Amino acid sequence: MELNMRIKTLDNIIKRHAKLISRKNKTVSKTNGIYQRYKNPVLTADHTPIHWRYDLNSETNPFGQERIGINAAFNSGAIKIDGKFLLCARVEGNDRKSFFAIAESPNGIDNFKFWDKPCVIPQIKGNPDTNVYDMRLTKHEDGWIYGIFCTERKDPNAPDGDTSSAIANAGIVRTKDLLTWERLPDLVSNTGQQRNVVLHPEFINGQYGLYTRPQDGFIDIGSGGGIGFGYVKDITNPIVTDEKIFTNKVYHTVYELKNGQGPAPIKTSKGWLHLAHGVRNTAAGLRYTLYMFMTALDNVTKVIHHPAGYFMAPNYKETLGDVSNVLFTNGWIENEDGSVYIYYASSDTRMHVAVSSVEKLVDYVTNSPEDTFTSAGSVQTILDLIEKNKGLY
Ligand code: M1P
Repeated sequence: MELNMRIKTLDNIIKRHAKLISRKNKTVSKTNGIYQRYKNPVLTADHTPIHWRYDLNSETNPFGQERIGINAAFNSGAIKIDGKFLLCARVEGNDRKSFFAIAESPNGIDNFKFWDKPCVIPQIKGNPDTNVYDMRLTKHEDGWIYGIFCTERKDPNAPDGDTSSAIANAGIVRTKDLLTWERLPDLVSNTGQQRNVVLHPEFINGQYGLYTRPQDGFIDIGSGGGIGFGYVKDITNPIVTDEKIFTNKVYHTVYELKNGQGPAPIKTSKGWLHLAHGVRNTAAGLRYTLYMFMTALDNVTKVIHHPAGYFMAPNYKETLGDVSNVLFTNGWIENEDGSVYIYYASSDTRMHVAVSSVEKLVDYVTNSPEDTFTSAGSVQTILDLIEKNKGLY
């Protein structure tokens, strides 16, 4: 290829990327009054910087080939620092390995740009992570920003020839700036494997509080499951004690098979607002949706409101991706004006935003009917609303 052509190929790639990351987002016309979805995903694999993927030297990359492929950018922790909306994305390469990278936006709905380099997470000596994902960022009242993520390693007890059995646990890092990360020991719990572990933002009786999700196997929850809560005295020696399931999986609900805490809860005057994911089985495989509940201010494990069903499910476009029919969230941001930016991933492929407010979410959680767990009960709930609406339509 002639030099001019080579330069043009890379030049076009750079221009296309610049156009994508500066594209304006806009709201979709449909809303349920609870939250407002936006049209474009806020992060995709194509948002990752060109210099992570291309050798930009046209002498050594004459065809302008992508040297390192990125497969997806999804399941992001979220935090606002100094007026900037920051996502700690799970970026997955074509090599199947996930890693963390920070993307920054001035307004939270578009113009997300990845920082220059991915996050470098220190390794535990003698026990490196094989794969890491789904970091929840919590600004704790002790002054640190904690990141709790899933660390996955091959099961050392897997029989010869079993190349897929794995062990999931909670890895813990802390930082002040999302640039330098201090690795703390992995969580020690005696309830099996752990995924979807989230740090509560406040001390409870002088201890750290952790939302947990114990599971018997790597994929299968087994006989356990549910969202648990436990306590850690010393976060630098994180042994979880008094772990108790406070919101369980329940037959014939959207969280029948498994569930997991999303981001750390938001404190409101009425209680702690929680966003979680629930999983049910279907003939087409697992379906992941998001649901909400509220716990008491004086007891973070006492569920005081729990609307029936899902809060958000994948729309048609969102149902498609690497792991289809999945909505997953591990990040939201409460703004100074009371708006809440909900960052959610669709089908393990891309990130989206939906905007609501504390006021709207509290209204949703406290005034939506609770589950009656039967069809007849659902009909009665509708009849009650029809009765209430008499004379109004
Ligand atoms: O593939 C869907 C999700 O599966 C896992 O979540 P859970 O442990 O609740 O089943 C995680 O691997 C998550 O990253 C993924 O999005």
